[in-house]
Amino acid sequence: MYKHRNPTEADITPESLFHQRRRILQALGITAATLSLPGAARADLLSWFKGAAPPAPGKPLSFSQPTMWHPNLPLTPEDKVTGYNNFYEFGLDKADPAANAGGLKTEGWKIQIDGEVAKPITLDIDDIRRRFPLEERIYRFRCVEAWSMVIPWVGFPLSQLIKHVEPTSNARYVAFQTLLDPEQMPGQKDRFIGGGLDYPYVEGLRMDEALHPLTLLAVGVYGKTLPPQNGAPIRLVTPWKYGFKNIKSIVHIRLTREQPPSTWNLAAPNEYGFYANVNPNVDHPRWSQASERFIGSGGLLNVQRQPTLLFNGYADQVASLYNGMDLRENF
Ligand SMILES: Nc1nc2c(c(=O)[nH]1)N[C@H]1C(S)=C(S)[C@@H](COP(=O)(O)O)O[C@H]1N2
Ligand SMILES: [Mo]
Repeated sequence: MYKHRNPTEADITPESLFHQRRRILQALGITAATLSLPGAARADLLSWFKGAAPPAPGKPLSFSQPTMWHPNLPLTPEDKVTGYNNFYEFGLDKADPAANAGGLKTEGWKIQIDGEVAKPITLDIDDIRRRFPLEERIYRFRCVEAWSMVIPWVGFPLSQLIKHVEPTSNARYVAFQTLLDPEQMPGQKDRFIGGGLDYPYVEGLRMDEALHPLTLLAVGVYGKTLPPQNGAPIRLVTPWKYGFKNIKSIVHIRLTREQPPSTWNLAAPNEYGFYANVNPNVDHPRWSQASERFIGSGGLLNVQRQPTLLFNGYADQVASLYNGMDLRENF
């Protein structure tokens, strides 16, 4: 009975409500998985859901540390960056990805890059790490749910990969797609685990945004390869946009003529726009975007509220991309 309806508000509530709901269900001895599956599959999923495979520790990476990308900002501690996540393919709770994504197979991972390009290519994740010099960059990160972090990513500019495939003059946008593998990503086959989103998760950027020097393909965090819950082995980082633009575990990048779809925009177009630029002056229909909870070294109950900055503090670098555009209309 739940299969074919569109997501409702209840599917798209901020994390505090999910936690609350989860706690009530747990108190009743009901977990998400038990509600929607036949017996055998239920038992299967439950044993899997208890975290059969703990995440392997990340491998150390070699990278430079350019001073221009090392601002003096207090970092969010590593255990919070890797323990408080949104990755609905592995569950809706902030702790679910770390508990449930450990088995994601990233060896031999391939990314296909094609579409409006002269030289389409499929690259192995090891090719990528070898071919593109890695840098550590400390970026602000702002989720649309009004929490924020400061994260030391390791990666390389997306522009380098795009130049490599030689875009044609028709290339106006870049489309991204996450792995589609319901066996590995149970949220893709169960709407109680995955929130009823359309999978695979997809995202898109305008070409000038994709070529902007801030736009990163990250392969690591805190000096090591990305843990599964953060989008191993490769994910997008656009620090002036809300977190949901930062698509994880990418398998396909396609250059296109038309604006590509994006998952949260499809789910609730009045709440999540294509641009998703961080903007304290344009509220979400159900909450203010004027301030945010910074997740730092304090306890989770003792988080600081701080004002949200236009373009998440990167206005001097990116505002010119949107000259003449109404940011309220193009949210
Ligand atoms: N494939 C995929 N990518 C995703 C998501 C997701 O659910 N699935 N969640 C997005 C959201 S809402 C946020 S805030 C960031 C969280 O990234 P982090 O867990 O590394 O902080 O990932 C984004 N990328
Ligand atoms: Mo988010």
